Amino acid sequence: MMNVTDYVKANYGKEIEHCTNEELYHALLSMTSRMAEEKKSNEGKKKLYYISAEFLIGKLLSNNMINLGIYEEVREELAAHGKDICAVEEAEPEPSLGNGGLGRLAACFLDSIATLGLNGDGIGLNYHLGLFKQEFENNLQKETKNPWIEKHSWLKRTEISYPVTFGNLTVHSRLYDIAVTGYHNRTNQLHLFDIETVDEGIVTDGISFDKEDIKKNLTLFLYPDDSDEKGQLLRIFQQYFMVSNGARYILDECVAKGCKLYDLPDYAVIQINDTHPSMVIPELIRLLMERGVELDDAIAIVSKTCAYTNHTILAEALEKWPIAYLKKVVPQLVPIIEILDDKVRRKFDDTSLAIIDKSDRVHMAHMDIHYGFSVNGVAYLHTEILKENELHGFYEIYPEKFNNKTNGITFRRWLLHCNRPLANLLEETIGDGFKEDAMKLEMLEKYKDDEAVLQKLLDIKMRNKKELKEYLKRTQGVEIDENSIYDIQIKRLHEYKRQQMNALYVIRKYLEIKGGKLPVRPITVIFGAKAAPAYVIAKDIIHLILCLQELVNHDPEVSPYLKVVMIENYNVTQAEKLIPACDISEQISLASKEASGTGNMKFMLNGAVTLGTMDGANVEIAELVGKENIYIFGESSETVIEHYAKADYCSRDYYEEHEDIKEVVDFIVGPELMEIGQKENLERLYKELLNKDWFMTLLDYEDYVKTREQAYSDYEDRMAWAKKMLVNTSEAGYFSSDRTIAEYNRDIWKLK
Ligand code: GPV
Repeated sequence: MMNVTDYVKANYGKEIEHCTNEELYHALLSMTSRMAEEKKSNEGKKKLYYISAEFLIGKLLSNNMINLGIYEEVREELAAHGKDICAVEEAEPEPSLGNGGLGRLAACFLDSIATLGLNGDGIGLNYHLGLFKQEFENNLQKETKNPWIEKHSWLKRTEISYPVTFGNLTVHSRLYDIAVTGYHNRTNQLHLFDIETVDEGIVTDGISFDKEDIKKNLTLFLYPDDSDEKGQLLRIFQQYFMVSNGARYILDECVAKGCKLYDLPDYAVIQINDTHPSMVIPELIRLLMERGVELDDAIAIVSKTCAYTNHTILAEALEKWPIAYLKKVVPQLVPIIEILDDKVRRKFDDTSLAIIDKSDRVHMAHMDIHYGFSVNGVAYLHTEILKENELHGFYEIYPEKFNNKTNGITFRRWLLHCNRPLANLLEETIGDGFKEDAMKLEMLEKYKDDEAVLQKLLDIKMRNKKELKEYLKRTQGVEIDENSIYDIQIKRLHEYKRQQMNALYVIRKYLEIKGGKLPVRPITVIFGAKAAPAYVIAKDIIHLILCLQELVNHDPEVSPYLKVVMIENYNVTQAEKLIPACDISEQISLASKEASGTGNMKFMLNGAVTLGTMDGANVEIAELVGKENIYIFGESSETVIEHYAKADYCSRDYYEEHEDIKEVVDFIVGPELMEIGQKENLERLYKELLNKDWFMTLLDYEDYVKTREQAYSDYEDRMAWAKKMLVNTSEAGYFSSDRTIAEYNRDIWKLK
């Protein structure tokens, strides 16, 4: 391998010390890309295609250098010339190709697929302006574009292009590839389709643009605002563009390997990541028929090739496209979908299993379940709820298709890269076997009464907290106290995740401090969350948090004991700084609603203790660490499901019967916040909590407060707390995405 010194000498004609961080970033980008290229492999008969509308890959430089095994060398070489690798990393823009958990999961999976040496690529879209960039203005979220593609980037333009037809419009695609290098292993590809006529110039005023100008807007944004019909049509255009390109790519690649179309299931397995790519099923059937396969054979072939992952039980997130919209955008698929529906109706009397419902909407998940060979949930509890409740009718007819694959995270990014000091301590104590086999983290357990190791864990946490403090001072202009408890909730803003409950707790603390009751130790409550641009209540909750931040931090009586920080434009890069510094991880969704969660796993791995409900993968975390090492509160998923079935939850009763609840809820529209915030937003949120509270905030509020106080008081016994941290890290091995991917391969993909 060529070293950095020689590379910059040859290319820029100067020494490392005279290069800018941007120049060094570009040098390393070229060098690592070349190394990855040399490891490229595509052998093996069968291949996995992971199709997803989102791949939230984060910055790639460090990750790639770690996986190529050159990170330390390069860091030292730069340091010898007075350059800091962290500063070089800052020159890299973060691609914002995902919302949250689902997109980040896809990225962790690509890393593990390559690491396990499996032949598997990702297929998605190359959104030029990403999701959106969040800015705060007058304590409100404002959305702007988030461009990330530079002249030199990880994207490699290929020669591959397909004509894609929508009714009487035909566009031409262009494929770009990003190399995905596994840890000490092969290089796979992330295939991102794009359109060359896209025009970033049509975006005016934040993220507004002409939603009908498909040739110019098709790959501008991930999830363009779909609160109106034009927005929904654009999403269908995007989804079809993704799957039509993907399907042709897959067929071409298999045929080139000698595959006869009837043998497709021996050459390809397609994992459909939630329902956004579901149209791949009718599109593949259509393409097979175009190539001469009979309808029934085409259906049988596709049904043996496609597998579906469900990521939610929230009804509003399960896609149901009006057939009229599909007729407008993809008329060629409609007759196929009608045939698929007709076959289902002939076979099963239960009309709730149909693909097209009585309001002429196409249930994408139903199509996946009937015409795919596997259906999986993403955590034990989630899969059980799918089988027993949400998809019960399907489970009865296809029990053999249902399986669980508890989510995981890549430890390369979420430990080795983001928390070097902890990784080093682990190496010193248990050796470096955990890097290849995450279950070896369990070896740490034998140090749980070793005060020297426990003290080191506390020291590392302190060091990470100081680093976060400096980062927040530099980037957000806030000053926090490293001796305070860092209590963090970072995830998309959604009512079911209940950031509002955390905000009510902040109000409680504020009032206590004002009343003279001071906490033993100061508390720093950190939030990070983007709200969907058209999700009104979610934006009101952000407004509440930002108003609380202003009120609390500017009150000299309160701010020495309590701080509120709302991170602007929360993303993967910021998560990498927040998670290693966290003391308490807030995982407080209403039980039954969070399919899995993956942030919960990242925090646990980095020695934070979870404060959470028995929801998603929290259930499995609780089982692994034991009840002394996690703070669980709130009603169970059974009770919650029963409340929904009986429709007997009434938030106003809780408000009226509990003086302390009334006090904090009323505070939202009280004089202190009204002076800072907008009347309209605060009143709307207040009424929502009182009259609706669909996700039962007030049901769990009191238990939440009690449990949080317990955690804070336990925190004061520092050695006992360090032991909880140690147990959390040592039990986290199960949540390695290497384990998850090994299970997908064993049960679903069956690649060699
Ligand atoms: I559906 N998820 C997401 O991020 N976006 C979506 O559109 C849908 C689901 C998330 C779930 O909410 C998490 O609980 C889960 O951990 C994650 O997907 C990955 O499975």
